[in-house]
Amino acid sequence: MTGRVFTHCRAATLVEGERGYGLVEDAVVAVEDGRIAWVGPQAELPQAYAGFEQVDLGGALVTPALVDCHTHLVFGGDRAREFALRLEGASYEEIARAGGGIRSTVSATRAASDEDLLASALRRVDDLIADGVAVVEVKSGYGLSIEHELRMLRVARSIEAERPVRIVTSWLAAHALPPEYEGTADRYIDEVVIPGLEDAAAEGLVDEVDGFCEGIGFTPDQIRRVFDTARELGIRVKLHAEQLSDLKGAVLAAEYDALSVDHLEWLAPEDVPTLAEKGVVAVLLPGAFYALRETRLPPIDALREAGVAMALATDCNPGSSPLSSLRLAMNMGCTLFRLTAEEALAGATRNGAKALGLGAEYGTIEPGKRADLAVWDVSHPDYLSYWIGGRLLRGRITAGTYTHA
Ligand code: DI6
Ligand code: FE
Repeated sequence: MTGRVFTHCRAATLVEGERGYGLVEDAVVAVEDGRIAWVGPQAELPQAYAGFEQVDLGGALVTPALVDCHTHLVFGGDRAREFALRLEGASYEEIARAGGGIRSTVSATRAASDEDLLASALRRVDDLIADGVAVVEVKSGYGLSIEHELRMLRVARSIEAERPVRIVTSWLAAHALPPEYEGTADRYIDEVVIPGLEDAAAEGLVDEVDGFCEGIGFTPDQIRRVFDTARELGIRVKLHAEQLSDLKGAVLAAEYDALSVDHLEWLAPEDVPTLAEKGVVAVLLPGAFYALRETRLPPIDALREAGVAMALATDCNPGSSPLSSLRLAMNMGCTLFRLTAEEALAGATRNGAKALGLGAEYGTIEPGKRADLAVWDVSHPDYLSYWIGGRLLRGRITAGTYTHA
């Protein structure tokens, strides 16, 4: 038995249904075999934990480790030049249609070695870890051939061996049309997206299946065919939906029992009840909203009123969201999308975990879940969404073991 108690802390447990972050003052978190065994006030600590090794956290705030449930952080090159062009007036869609945008990242990704892809991904993963993140979703979608999509996911998986993070992979071959399939999107779905998904699943490389349902991406009918294959393989789906237009992607994804629908600036309020009924998480990505200077907000009030779980993520990618700080995404979620600070932290913990189907393992401080926690040098959880930048993380607890940040 390997037991440990973390004492002298304030614990924001984020337990669902509790108000005020589920905050416990003068808290103790007891861990055993890498799992949370007990959390509560010091005065109520059960005798059973009296003999455990004690680690004094000196009054720090403890939260669940953060979960970044939507990233594209494995890619080659960068798009700083495109950023400059957009400042001169070109739109994201114009650049994409002119062969820049996602396609330029596809060329750079195909040209990069596995080692280079991993090295650049690790830099971004390290940024996330410095913000208390312990679970990162990573999508394919910049390879756009079977060989290169599989390679991206192998690189993504290999991050786990290098850093203390859990990686969740998503098959996003239906992200953009590669130049060799220009004008033949259906053929691309038949020849690359579907057979590649079958290969990736056989190799154990895919946890979830995603798509980009958009005018510059794929039609609802094309996404439906990819989701049919996912269903046959028993893999859960999610969708980039209603980012730039309303193609009814969210409702389509809900029909396939999606874990989440992501972006949602153009989601019609009348489609919100369907998400609530099906328990689909709404993943909000304020980094892309900010970087693209969008003005149309996701229907936050309708989502909140319907009781749809809202998650926040970085969407870390070289084009529409060059962002590797989940705390900044939380700040933007509050300032741009008018979430409360509590909704922002729940979005980066409990609801992020739910969006990845990992709600039973991560996202709250509750007995039975993994003892993966973030220890902060701040007095109150509001601070995590309030302060922009800086190093607020004091340390991380990974499977019950403390490491100084
Ligand atoms: N939506 C996004 O915001 C990213 N992909 C997507 O489907 C953008 C990816 C890129 O511009 O490279
Ligand atoms: Fe994305």
